[in-house]
Amino acid sequence: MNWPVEPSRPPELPGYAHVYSGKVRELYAPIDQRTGQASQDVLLLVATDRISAYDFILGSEIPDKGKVLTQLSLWWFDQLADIIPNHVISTQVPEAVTGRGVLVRRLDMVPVECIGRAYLTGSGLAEYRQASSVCGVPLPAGLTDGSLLPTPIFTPSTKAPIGEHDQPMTFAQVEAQIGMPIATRVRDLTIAILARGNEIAADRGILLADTKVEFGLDASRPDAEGNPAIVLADEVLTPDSSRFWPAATWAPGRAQDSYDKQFVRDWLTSPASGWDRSSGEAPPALPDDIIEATRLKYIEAFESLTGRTFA
Ligand code: PZK
Repeated sequence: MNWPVEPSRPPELPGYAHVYSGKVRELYAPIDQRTGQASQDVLLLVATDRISAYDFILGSEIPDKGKVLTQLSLWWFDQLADIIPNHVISTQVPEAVTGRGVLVRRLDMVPVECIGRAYLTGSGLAEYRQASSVCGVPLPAGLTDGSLLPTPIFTPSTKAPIGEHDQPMTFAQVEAQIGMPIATRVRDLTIAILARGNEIAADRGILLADTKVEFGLDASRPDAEGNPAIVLADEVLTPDSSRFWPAATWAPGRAQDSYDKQFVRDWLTSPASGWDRSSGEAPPALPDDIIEATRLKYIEAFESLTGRTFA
């Protein structure tokens, strides 16, 4: 019997105030030693080893997952630096979060989930089957799970609180919420990031089906026209924010092999787990071999994409 365990609590970090818990990440603010006040312009972003599947945060953690994803995200920020500046200030962080923590500029976050899709799957596929369009973008008939789209599309969604589902938005709704100039720029930036990601991944035999990116405005860095610079935030092009597929086994018409969580999903839905997905019950803890196979998948994604060894 696998006993579910509690998800990890955010570690206490001396000199930092905990400000927010995400599903798999934690946000802190450095405390000014003079004033004792939490910083207004710097945050510490920490990627934990937590993993989610089927809309649950699992009781089991994947060792090194947070470090692998943080190192991958940092590598991508460099690959994208000629397209957009990013929020990273420094990787010099407390020892307790070395490799998984990054000091970042505090931005005014754009309140829209910016999603770009090159291939059709997931919620985009579900919407296409209902409406022959995704987020107001009409698509040709005959597309199936995993189809290459005629052209990459911007499919924004609302930012729902944890536990609620994001809702698709049309581009007109994004314009109404954040204004035409910024809406146009985040759309074009999302598509440019997706395209660069696919160019680089293609050389490694990997397809980038879709990705979610987050942008913020930095009033302290005005652009040429004096407007706040648009800055890439959060993590970028990781298996938690994107779908990476091995090109060799890509076959439209079925669910594709997921680069990261396939062992977890397969085990949870197998008789061995004893879990009924439709029961509403929390899933059980993962067996050690599933945890280790999943850890190796994250490392494989990092090493394949970057050409570096994960130390
Ligand atoms: C910010 N999140 C999501 C991430 C969590 C929650 N540079 C920034 N400036 C201001 N706000 C954010 C960021 C970033 N990145 C990101 N929420 C706010 C998030 C990680 C852990 F708990």
